[in-house]
Amino acid sequence: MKIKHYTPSTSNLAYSVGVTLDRFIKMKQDDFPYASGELSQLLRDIALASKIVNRETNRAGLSNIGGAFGNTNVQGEEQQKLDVIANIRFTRAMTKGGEVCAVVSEEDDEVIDLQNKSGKYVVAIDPLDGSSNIDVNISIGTIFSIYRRVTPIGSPIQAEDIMQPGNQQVAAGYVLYGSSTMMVYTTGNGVNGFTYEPSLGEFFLSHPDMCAPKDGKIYSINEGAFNFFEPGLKNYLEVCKNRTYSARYIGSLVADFHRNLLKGGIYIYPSTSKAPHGKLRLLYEANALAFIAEQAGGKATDGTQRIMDILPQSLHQRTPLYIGSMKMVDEVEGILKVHRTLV
Ligand code: P6P
Repeated sequence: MKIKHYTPSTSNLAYSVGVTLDRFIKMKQDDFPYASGELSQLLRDIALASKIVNRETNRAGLSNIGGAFGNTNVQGEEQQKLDVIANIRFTRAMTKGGEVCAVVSEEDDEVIDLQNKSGKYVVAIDPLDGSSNIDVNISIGTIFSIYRRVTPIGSPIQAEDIMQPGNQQVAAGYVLYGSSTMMVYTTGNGVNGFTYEPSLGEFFLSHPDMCAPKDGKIYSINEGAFNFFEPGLKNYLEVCKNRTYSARYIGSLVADFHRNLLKGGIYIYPSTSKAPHGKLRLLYEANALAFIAEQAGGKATDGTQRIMDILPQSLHQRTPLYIGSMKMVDEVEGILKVHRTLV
């Protein structure tokens, strides 16, 4: 029997569709510490839930799932219906996947024990960040951090499983529901981006080895709060304007972060006299994006210290966030330091 070796066709009649997220995760599985497939499965569970959330955000205007839910979350923020739906979708996917023992969610006051006795992982998640933008059709996102539990598998969840610093993350990522839907994640070996093809129901590798430009000319901050900024920050913004940098602020963290990651830039949500700890949450917003920023060659601090070295004191604790191109974060930190010593 003659056997012919397969040679990939070079015909343009059937172009390659590329690497799916599933295949990429499998290919990279050996990069994971404790490579045993559970983290791969967990990433697939998150990707599945994001496909469902993507479908629901895209239909929000056509169904009754837009608008406010009628409750406020632990942050005192008005919950949107899609906040609640996204929280259900991700929590359900991680429960059924079996790899996660506990979830910290922006939408739940307390830690959720998923009752997965063999679950090795803890996930901190903002199921739908920027959801107030849904009704005006502006990009929104999901942000997630993944940790290994530190107490024995199968034993009751303990605080030390949950209150881990960001430098203990084994993976982190975000989903951007924008003009296209993308999933960007890291497992500590660089950052890769996947674009969703709805007609096939698959994420395809579209942005391999994402690297943050070392410098940039875009700054993202809500200057409406300018009067409550500290002098050093006001000085930095003056420097940006004198250099005619571009001010770009969408009001959706994942969208601003993603653009700055690709083009170079800095996103700032600072401490102010009205909100000394800023607005963004350490466990399920800052830590995840900080891991990605650093893995892409960028930087993330609270204006003074590395975000991922902050030891959490409370579940929903807030932190100021300076994140993006390394030289821009370094420069604003230097200016803040000078002004703080002058006080
Ligand atoms: P402000 C959305 O509520 C969010 O958490 C981020 O996505 C966004 O960057 C920020 O808050 C917007 O907050 O105070 O500027 O409206």
